[in-house]
Parts: sequence; C-alpha cells; structure tokens
Amino acid sequence: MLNPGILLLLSYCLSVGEVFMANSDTTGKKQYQIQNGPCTYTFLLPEPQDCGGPSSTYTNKVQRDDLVDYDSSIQRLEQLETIMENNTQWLQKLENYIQENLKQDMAQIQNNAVQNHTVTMIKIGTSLLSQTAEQTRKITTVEAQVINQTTRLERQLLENSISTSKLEKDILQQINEINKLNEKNSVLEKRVENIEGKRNTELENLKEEKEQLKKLVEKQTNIMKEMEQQLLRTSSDNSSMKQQQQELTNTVNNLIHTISVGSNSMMQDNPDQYNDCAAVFSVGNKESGVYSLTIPDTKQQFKAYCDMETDGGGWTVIQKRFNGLVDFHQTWKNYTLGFGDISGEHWLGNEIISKLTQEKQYVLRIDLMDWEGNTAFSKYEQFSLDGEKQNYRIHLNGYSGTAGRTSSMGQPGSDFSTKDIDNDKCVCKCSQMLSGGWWFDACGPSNLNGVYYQQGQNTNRFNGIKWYYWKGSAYSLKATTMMIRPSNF
Ligand SMILES: [Ca+2]
Repeated sequence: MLNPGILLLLSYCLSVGEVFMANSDTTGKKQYQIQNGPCTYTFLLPEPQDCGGPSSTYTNKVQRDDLVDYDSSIQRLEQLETIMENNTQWLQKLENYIQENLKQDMAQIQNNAVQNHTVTMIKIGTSLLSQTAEQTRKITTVEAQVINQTTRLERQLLENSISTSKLEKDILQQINEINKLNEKNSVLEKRVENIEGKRNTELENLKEEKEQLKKLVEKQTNIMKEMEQQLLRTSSDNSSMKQQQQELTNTVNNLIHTISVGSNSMMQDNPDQYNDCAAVFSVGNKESGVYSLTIPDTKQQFKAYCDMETDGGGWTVIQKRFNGLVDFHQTWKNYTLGFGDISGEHWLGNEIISKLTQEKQYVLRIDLMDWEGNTAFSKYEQFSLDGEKQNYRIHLNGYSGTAGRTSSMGQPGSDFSTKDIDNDKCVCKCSQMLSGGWWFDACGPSNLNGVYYQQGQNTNRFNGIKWYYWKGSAYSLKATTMMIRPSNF
C-alpha cells in the first residue's frame, strides 16, 4: 500500500544518471535524492511507526513468556515483508513512471535541443553563407580588377611592342639612308678630289701664264715709256713752236693795244680825276680799252682795261683770261700788286681793288665762256675787299645771273690765299692743290685763276678754271672777265 503523503519532485535534465542520497527530515519523513546526470529527483517517503510500544516492555514479556513473543514476532516479520514487497512494487512502478516520463521529456528535450541546434546551426550557416557570399563578391571584384589591370598591362605591352617594332623599322630605314648618303658622300668626295686636282693643275698653269703675262707687261711698259718719252720730246718741240707763235701774236696785239691805249689816253683830259672806268665813261669815253686811273685819295696812277660795252659799259676789269698766255699761279705779292698784260690776260691787283671798293659801293660782274661758245654771267650787287691785314677778305651780296642758280663764289667772308700764303678753311692748301690765288673756302665751288687748259683738254680737270654751278667741278672754261662798277652808275 502507498502512503498518500509521498511527494515527488522532479527536475528536468538533458541526460540520466544514477546517484541516490538519503536524508532525514524534521517531520519524520525520509528524503531521497536521485542524481541522474545534471538532474536530481527528490522523494519524501514515510518511515515505519512504532508498532508494539517500548522495547523494554517487549523484553520483559519475552522473559516472562517466550512463546507468546515468538508468535508476535513472526507476525511482525510477515508485516514487514509485506511492507517491503509493497515498497519494492511501488519503487518499480515509480521507476517505470519515471522512465516513461523521462523518455517523453528526453525526446522532447532532444527535439527541442535539436531544433535549437538546427536553428542556431541554420543561423550560423546563413551567416557563414552571407559572409562567404560577401567574400566571394569581394573576391570576384578583386578578380575583376586584377583581370582589368592585367588586360591593360597586356594592351600596353602590345602597344609598346608595336611601337618598338615601328621604331626598329624606322631606325633600319634611317640606317639604310645613312648608308646611301655615305656612299653618295664618298662618290662626291672622289669627284671633289678630282676637281681639286684639276684646279690645282689649272692654277699652276695660270700661274705660269701670269708670269709670262707679267713679263710681257713689263716689256710693254718699257716700250710705252720709251714711246712716251719720244712723244714728250716731239710735243715739247711743238709747244715751243706754238709758244713762239703765240708770243709773236701777243707782241702784235700788245702793239695794237698800246696804240689804242695811247689814242684813248690821249682822249683823257685829266687822269687824276678818274678812279675807275665809270668816271671815264661818264665824261664821254665810250670805247673799250686801257685807261690811266688814280688810286682814290692818292696821286698813284695805274692802268686798267675799261669795258664800255657790256651791260651799259663803265666796267673796270679786274681779271681777264681768254688765251692762257699768262701764268696765274702767282705769289701773294704779285696778286697784291697785279700781274699780266692789262690789254690781255691780267690780274689788276688786290690792293687797288680793295682801295676802290672801300671808297664806294661797287657791283661785281663775272662773264664766262665755255669751249662750245656759250656765255653766262654772275652778278653781285654789293662787292668789296678788305685790306691786306684782313687777307683781302671778300664780301658779296645780291647775287643774280645765268651762270647757275646759286653763286659759285662760295661762302662770303673767305680770305684770299696764294701758293705761298694759305688762308683757306681746308686742312690742305687749296691754292697749291688747285693752282692760282683765290678766295678759297675748303676749297669751294669756284676758282677762276686756275690752270688754263686748251680745248680738248679742258674736261676732267679739277685744277682748271672752275665755276661749279654753271659747268661743274671738272670743266675748265675758255674765257673769264671780272669787272666792277659803282652801284650808283
Ligand atoms: Ca689751308
């Protein structure tokens, strides 16, 4: 028979073990615990109560009556045995019950555990799958990048290989061209060497020819010199003849002039009253010729040629050239005093001209003739010469005329220079270079006292009778006349 006070306490566990433990409770019930793995089962079983009273009384009855005791003890044993059997049965039932419950629980627990495990495993699996998927994605992206880079590198390698091949081809072509050029150069060098050789031979031949020509030229120059000497001898003979002829004609002319001058001078009533030809003209002497005049403020007489025809007459001639018989390359003293033939070529004299032009205002007229028969004149409304201390400095103003648009007398204020006294503005000596005495500047565009060149020799002469603004610097004129007349004439 089961005691209703039995209590069963069970706790769930995953596995089953077999450990029993017993403890006494304060209520008199015995507590059993079964350890099955991590689970413990606790049972409270009732203990057998005191059935026959105290033992002291029982012993006393044995001592009194042994037979009665024996029967009672047998009964007690039988009771105990039945109790034991009940207990064992109950225990077996309990065990079965526990086992059945445990089986179901265990199955449920196992199912739950399996489900939990599967869930967790699925979660882990899904997480792992997601991670692996991400990793695979990353790997695929990395692989794609690597593939792209490798393809790029391969393309670059291909391009490089193509460019290198092109370059190699170009280099080969250039090398071929260089080789061709070298061949051409070698050919040209050979040609040049041949040409140089020919030139050298030609130069040698030319040198020989030059030497021969030099010898010929020397011979010819010697012959020319001899010819020139012979020509000079013959020309000198001719010139001497001409000079003799001209001297004869001059003497004849001089005789004729002296006769005329004598006749003219005879016409003068009082020569002391006439300082210039204008004065002579004013008293009715209207024939050109040589007249006797007096220097102003003195009684010193001089002779002058008077032109009573040109431009109204009354001109006192201060310079005349027309045949080259008089040498005009004279000294300072001769230009001061005058020289030549009054009736022919002459220079009246700087001192007389200075005295006349300082006494009153004069006009200067210059008449010119070239070798072709053309005539021209230059006229200055004001003309004067300073004294000898001022080197007979010339002053001119009021130019007009036909012998050039501008005056050929050079800069006004030029001093007079001769071959022995240099007052010009040149580093050189113009009188010595150009011949004659003149108001040279440096050396200026005119010189009417230069060398007289005959016809045919009057061109390309820079020291001849020059009037630049009419005939240029290299043309020597045929005839010149310089003459003065008072401005108030
Ligand atoms: Ca000089």
